[in-house]
Amino acid sequence: MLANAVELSARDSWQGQWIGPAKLPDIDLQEASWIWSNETRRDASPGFRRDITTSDDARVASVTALFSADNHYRLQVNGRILGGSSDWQHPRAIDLTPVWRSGSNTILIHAKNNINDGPSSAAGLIGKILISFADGRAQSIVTDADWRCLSSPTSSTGQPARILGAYGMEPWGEIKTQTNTTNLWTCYRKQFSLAQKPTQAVARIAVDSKYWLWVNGKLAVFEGSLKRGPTPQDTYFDEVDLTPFLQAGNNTIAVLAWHWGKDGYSHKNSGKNGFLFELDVDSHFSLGSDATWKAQIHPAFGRTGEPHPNYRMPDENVHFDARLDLGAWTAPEFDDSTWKPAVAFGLPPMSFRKSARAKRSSHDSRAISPSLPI
Ligand SMILES: [Ca+2]
Repeated sequence: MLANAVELSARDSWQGQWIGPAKLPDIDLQEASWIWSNETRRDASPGFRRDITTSDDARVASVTALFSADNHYRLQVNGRILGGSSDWQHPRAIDLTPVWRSGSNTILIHAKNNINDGPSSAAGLIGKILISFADGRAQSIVTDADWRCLSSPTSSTGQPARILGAYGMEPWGEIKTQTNTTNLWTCYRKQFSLAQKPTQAVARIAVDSKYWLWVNGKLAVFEGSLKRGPTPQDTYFDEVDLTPFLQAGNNTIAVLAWHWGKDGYSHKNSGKNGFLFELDVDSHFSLGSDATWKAQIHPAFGRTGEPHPNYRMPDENVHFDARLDLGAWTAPEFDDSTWKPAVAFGLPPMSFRKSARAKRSSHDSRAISPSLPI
């Protein structure tokens, strides 16, 4: 095991910043309708299509989608699979910006009902696409009769989708659509260059809650980090010898971080999906996590059905849908050009101290590093 957890106070200054994935806009499902095909078979797996054109003269700043399907959907935009879910009660926003074009865009959704739920298993799809323009305007496209239900999975034509009813209808009712911050899996990538192979390269890594780290495509840390606590402020960091993994010339760091986002008996949630990294090469600071890193929520990880771990456990079941996998994203040659830059929260522990003084009266005097800014 390369990683050793180190007491927080063992390091009092950091040059890497806490980073996380960019937050997507909150989307509600008001004005959207539940739609389905005209098929009466309960095990139908219809495809839905909507073409959306944005004109050249209106610069698109971001495009975000939120869909929910009973029981499963997979979203494809301009030929790229971007996400999906089997958990209609907890929909998650998906960023469409990287594949959005000026001109025509094709949205394809493959939905599926789960016949195992019983002969009267309800089936439906609902969602909204929010387009934000650089001049501040916004446009919403909701599921309605303008969506076509495809006659076959490869077809580009079909009948108008069947409207089941407005958002809020039974059996689905209201759906919690605020950004879900539990059980998130985030991928990070950073490429950098070294003039020569290091004699000694030591990384310090902190995360809420667990991480896996690859250097130049090789797994260097498996399930790193300790649980947070026992005090609410503390996060441990790992000290990891990366010397054997680094080389002269180009190097690639890839990290998969798992954020639980809730407390357990042995874990204090920071409330932030944060990751912190810095690397000293031959005793000199060489690389730190910042907004030049790329960050992307891994679309293949989601929620399982019941039973869920009880309140004593901070970690959720692991659900992985291989159809939504990102491919060989830990490899140096992976093209991450469509990934967004990470958002930098700041250096530890400055931001934390600042906000802690505003919020707390008795526990803010300890120099704790690398606490997450709250
Ligand atoms: Ca169903």
